Amino acid sequence: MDTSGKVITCKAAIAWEPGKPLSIEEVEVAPPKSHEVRVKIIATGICGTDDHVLSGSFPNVHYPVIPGHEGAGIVESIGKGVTCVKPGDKVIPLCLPQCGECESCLRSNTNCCLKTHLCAPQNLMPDKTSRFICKGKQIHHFLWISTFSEYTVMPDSTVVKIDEAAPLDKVCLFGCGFSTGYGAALNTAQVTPGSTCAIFGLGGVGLSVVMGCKAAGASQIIGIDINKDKFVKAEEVGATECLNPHDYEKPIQDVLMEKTGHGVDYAFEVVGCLDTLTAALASCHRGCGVCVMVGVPPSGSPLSFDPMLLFTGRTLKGSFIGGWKMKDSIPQLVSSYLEGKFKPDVLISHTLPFSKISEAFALVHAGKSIRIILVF
Ligand code: PAD
Ligand code: ZN
Ligand code: ZN
Repeated sequence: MDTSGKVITCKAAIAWEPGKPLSIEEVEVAPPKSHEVRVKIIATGICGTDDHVLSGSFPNVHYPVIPGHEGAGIVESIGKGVTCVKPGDKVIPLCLPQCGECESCLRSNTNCCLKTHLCAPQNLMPDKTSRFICKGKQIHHFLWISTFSEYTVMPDSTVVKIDEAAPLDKVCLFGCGFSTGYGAALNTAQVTPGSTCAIFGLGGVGLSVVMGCKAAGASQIIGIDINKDKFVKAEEVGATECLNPHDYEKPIQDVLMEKTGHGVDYAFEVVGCLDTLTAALASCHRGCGVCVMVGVPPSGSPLSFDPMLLFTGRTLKGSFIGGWKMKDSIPQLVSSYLEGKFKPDVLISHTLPFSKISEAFALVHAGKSIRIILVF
């Protein structure tokens, strides 16, 4: 049946307010307007960021909202003026736009498009209206892509065509988790061969950092997590050693200092906590260590640390979706994946039907998963 130009009714998971579990509802998804694309989502991962949305700690989210931002799907229809994709194309929605026109997009040294949610609201489409209605109420978009809906509408700056051969229930990980972690090591830190790295937080993103450090030729890769169940997978993907801070009486940064002599060359914070960010910075080599912030701390929380940590030459930098300009990079990453250059599939601990999204979040909260893929 041709659905183009028509409202589609389908299932979506809605966060009605912060602190409440998701509920699966029937939503009406309006057709795409000019420069918009409607995508049938085939698979979506659950990222730590979606959990921050449920708890209310992620910045600039308006409720009720349909979260989800690590999806892959097929274009159902396109609005006027869309030239980058056509119905039937396999695509990945981009949680960080690449509009191609703004000051950042025209620079080569940043991927922070000025249309990102941190610069401009993405709770509604660019014309300030929603394409989602549930029980007569307007529902907000998340990062413009809301992949926890079987059909979703996004601006054409936030979608990219990928190789026809790509398995969508695997390559959805390129929409956020894998690209973020792998790029944090290769693009943001630019990890060098023979170096020492410490990764705080061994979830799907942290393990992707481990993979990036390994690919860059780091010789010592130390994984740190308070859940020791994460260590098996971390060692499988390249960690040379794993530490649980709870096993030590002294702070973990002191343990790392002693272990490495002068601190690690690169430390990555991939939890989303201020304490672990300070610990990661303090674990770095005094004179030339680089600390990369990947985790998203609670919105608006002030960071405080002894400025002498920086005075001697350490660097603290942020990494936004691994530093990739997403439209340019994601299709290439997917093609490299199809050539067998890396295996993010090892991150997938569960594949479940979308209807089990609440069970999936329960597994996340119990620390029993790495990446869960939900399929429609
Ligand atoms: P996750 O929940 O799968 O993993 C977090 C891990 O941290 C878990 O294994 C926890 O056990 C572990 N942890 C919790 N507390 C501590 C602690 N005190 N010390 C050590 N480890 C601890 O999340 P994820 O891997 O999907 O995401 C991780 C963070 O990265 C999260 O804050 C998310 O919002 C952020 C993120 N950032 C970007 C970006 O562009 N920078 C993109 C995607 C995700
Ligand atoms: Zn994410
Ligand atoms: Zn831009």
